[in-house]
Amino acid sequence: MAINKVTPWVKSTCAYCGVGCGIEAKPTANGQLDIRGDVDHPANYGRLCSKGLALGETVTHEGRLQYPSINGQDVDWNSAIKHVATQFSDIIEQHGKDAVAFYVSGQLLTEDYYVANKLMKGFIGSGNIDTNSRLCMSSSVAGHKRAFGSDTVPGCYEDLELADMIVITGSNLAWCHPILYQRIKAEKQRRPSLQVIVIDPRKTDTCEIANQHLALKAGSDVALFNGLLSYLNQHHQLNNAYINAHTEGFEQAVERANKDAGDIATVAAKTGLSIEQLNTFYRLYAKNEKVVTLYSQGVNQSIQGTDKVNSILNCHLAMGRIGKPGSGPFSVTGQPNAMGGREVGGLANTLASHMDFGNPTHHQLISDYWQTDSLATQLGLKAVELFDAIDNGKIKAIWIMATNPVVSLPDAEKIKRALKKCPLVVVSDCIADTDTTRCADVLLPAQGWSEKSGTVTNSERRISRQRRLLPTPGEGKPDWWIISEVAKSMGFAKAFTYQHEAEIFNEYAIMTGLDNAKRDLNLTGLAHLTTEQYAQLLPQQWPVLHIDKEITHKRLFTDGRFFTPSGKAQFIAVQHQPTALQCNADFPLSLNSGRIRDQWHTMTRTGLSARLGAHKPEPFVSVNPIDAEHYALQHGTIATLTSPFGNVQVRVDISKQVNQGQLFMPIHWNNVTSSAGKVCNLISPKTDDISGQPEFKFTPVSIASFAYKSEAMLLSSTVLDMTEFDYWVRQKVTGGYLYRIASCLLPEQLMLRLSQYCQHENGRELSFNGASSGQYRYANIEKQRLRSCYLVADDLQQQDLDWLQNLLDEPIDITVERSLISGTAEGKLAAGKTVCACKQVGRNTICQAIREQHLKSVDQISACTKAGTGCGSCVPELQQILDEEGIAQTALMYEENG
Ligand SMILES: Nc1nc2c(c(=O)[nH]1)N[C@H]1C(S)=C(S)[C@@H](COP(=O)(O)OP(=O)(O)OC[C@H]3O[C@@H](n4cnc5c(=O)[nH]c(N)nc54)[C@H](O)[C@@H]3O)O[C@H]1N2
Ligand SMILES: Nc1nc2c(c(=O)[nH]1)N[C@H]1C(S)=C(S)[C@@H](COP(=O)(O)OP(=O)(O)OC[C@H]3O[C@@H](n4cnc5c(=O)[nH]c(N)nc54)[C@H](O)[C@@H]3O)O[C@H]1N2
Ligand code: SF4
Ligand SMILES: [Mo]
Repeated sequence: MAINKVTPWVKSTCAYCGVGCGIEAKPTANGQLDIRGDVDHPANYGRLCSKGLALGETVTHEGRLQYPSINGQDVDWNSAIKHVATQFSDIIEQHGKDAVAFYVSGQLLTEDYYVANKLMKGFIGSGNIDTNSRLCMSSSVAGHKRAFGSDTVPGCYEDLELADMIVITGSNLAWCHPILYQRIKAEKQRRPSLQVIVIDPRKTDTCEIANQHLALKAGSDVALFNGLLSYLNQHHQLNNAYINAHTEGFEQAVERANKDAGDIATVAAKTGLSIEQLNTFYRLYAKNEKVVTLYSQGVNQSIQGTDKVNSILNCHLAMGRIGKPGSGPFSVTGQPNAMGGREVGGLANTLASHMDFGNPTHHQLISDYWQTDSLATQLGLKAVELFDAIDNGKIKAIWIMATNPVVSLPDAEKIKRALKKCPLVVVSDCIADTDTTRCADVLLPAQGWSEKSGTVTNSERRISRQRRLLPTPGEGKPDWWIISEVAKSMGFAKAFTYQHEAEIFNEYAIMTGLDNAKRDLNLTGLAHLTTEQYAQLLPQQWPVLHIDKEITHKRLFTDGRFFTPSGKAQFIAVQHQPTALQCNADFPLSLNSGRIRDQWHTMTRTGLSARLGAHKPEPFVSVNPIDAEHYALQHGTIATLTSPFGNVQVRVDISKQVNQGQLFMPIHWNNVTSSAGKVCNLISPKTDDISGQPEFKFTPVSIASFAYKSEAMLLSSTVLDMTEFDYWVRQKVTGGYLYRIASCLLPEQLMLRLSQYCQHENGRELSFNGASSGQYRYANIEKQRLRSCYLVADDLQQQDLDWLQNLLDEPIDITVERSLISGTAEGKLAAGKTVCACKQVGRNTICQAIREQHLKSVDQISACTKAGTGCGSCVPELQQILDEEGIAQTALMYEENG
């Protein structure tokens, strides 16, 4: 086995997305980390995106959950463990084993996940352990299993560089898997003939590299891919040799596809695309031999998610494009260890190491291996059902680990209500204040990313080590340790004696080989690592059959053999179905939801970095200009969105990126960071019948302008409770927090309320009271540092106030004082909103450079301002600014010329 070289930089894996980039980290004197990309890691070869680069800023102890507590009282670990174990045991005794549940996460390490699954399914004996991967990957898992007989991602990242055509569908790769996007972009620059097709109802930044963008009607993917299968059949483009030798069910699938979408005009009607667009796409797909179809949540998060997956797989099977260099369907995983969780059986309907419920051999193997006679025989409840069961009292104890369901599950208010009435809610997290910890009876402090040690598996089946980089504040413990202690205390001591994460990994790796490698997942080559070997483990793709040999399994299914009983892949006959709910007169617009570039999920970690907060500081809804006009919405004002499930209030972003009739909202804001920016308050809890994955991408809503009378910005070095105000949002800035507030009070009344939040015993005060203009400004300065300040007006949107973001960290000089009093940036404050987070370049600087230096390309902007020369993820935004400036200048010329 190759060994990691000794270096003062410690190698580990990025905390965020499923790309699984290798990082190198070195502690700094102030307790943070210096971070750089690991040039040896095959996922990223040294590159990192904005989130990866900012990891060092998120290891702060600010806001950490440090001690175990019961009902708000700090307790020692012994008491906490005993309490959880006793309560779980009592509830099981009184109400049966299915009255308890775990809800876990793709952000646990494989070792944590394995132990959680072993305790629930193996020893408590219930299937009730489900994971947030239900919200994320479960349609892909179900689709893979139907087609391949196993949950296998057949390809690898290198395929993206070997392909002639990449179809990116339901994925905003530029923002959500930035390093894969950059690999594709670099390849396209090297080889412009590489065709990139983006299929997404929205025009995202990913479209920057697209030869074709197909803005299909939300939810119509099955029609599109059935149309493709039908086209390939009609035009005699199929790989009949492959179909005959390696697949089953083709006839039924193509017949259904023909019926659903056999005629291109029907496909056009169902998808909202033109016949010409369809023909172009279909022709390219037929012509190019090496095709990768890469997909993510636009496919998975639908009541037809599983069918969408199979409609994609059907086309690949029909062309024999699977398990070959540069060819294959590619489900990219979201979370850092979404794959690891699937491997160890974290879903309520799977068993450990890709074994299955209902398979007597598997049950026997696991029971013998774990030496248990309680192995669960019934599938557990899937996430949405599981919280329904909490709501209706069937589940009486829930242990939530490394996920924030009060923010991320559909119909979030209901989730909160359910937890509030549940007799026992245990939450393991590393952050003290989240929407979910607010509902907990017992809080257990977990070690965070930089303190933990274990393994994760990325989208291309590559297992990488996550290594301990920093000491843990307070009494945080590894999740596997916490679970094992509870297991021991519940009477299962013999099976949970682990002293080190390496022991758990070994146990798991041995398990994957139990039936002589009859499954795709096989880690027997790693099954007997010494602690030292585990410590030095290099990134490698499974299956790993021999410890000493170089990787031989970049791709699976290379021989056309699958894990179905017949060994053949299965075509699945699918047909287009409408979304669960449809728009109507009361809820006329469809709401889509997803991610932004610089935030991760519920912001508990990226929300700690001021640099990341600057990109999109406030929750928003993107609205097409025609709808904005129809509903009388102005850009930058606030709108209330209402669905049958609840409502939210967010800023209006008028944008042609969304088509008429559609809205888009980011998923990140919650009740800790905003008054009402939590998108899941609106989301319908309807799920895919097969996978149980919710339809996060389509909920009918209405929209109306929120009439406020005053607005404010307030800077404070500490977290403040702003719940008295109608609308507020918290943004992390260097040295503190920036609050944006809107209120139904008059400006003067709002000013009086705000002044209570800025009371300091001493310090120099600056203030401006413009009663006639309704403008009020105040600042408190001590030793040339700002302690707090606010600005109030009837409308702040017309003013550029992004310069406020850096003030708590800025020595206050006369230009800053003048800016604070006048409310207008002067001198160094005039750079504008941060666009390039790495090089800290503001929008105004970029716009000015474009205008004054007559810049015509992103490369020229980079050369002139350094923007885009760090991680490169702002390059699409630079292009957008360039385009906008171009339009603005043309308009200006037009105006000047009359
Ligand atoms: N910056 C950032 N990156 C992340 C994350 C994060 O929080 N922040 N989270 C990670 C996780 S866990 C995940 S799962 C991934 C998700 O990664 P993605 O799936 O790429 O992200 P989303 O923004 O959820 O959705 C992708 C796209 O699906 C489109 N879409 C909506 N409806 C449809 C449809 O009917 N058909 C098609 N074809 N497309 C549709 C949306 O418009 C959206 O642009 O990102 C990972 N990476
Ligand atoms: N509307 C809408 N909703 C969605 C989606 C969408 O596209 N639209 N996407 C869905 C998807 S794909 C996903 S993956 C989910 C994500 O949603 P969540 O999983 O709920 O979001 P996170 O913020 O990642 O929550 C992780 C929690 O674990 C904590 N944590 C971090 N590391 C550790 C650790 O090592 N141990 C422990 N014990 N805790 C830790 C963090 O502080 C945080 O509180 O959201 C889903 N919800
Ligand atoms: S792409 Fe960015 S967020 Fe994802 S693993 Fe790599 S550095 Fe981390
Ligand atoms: Mo996800």
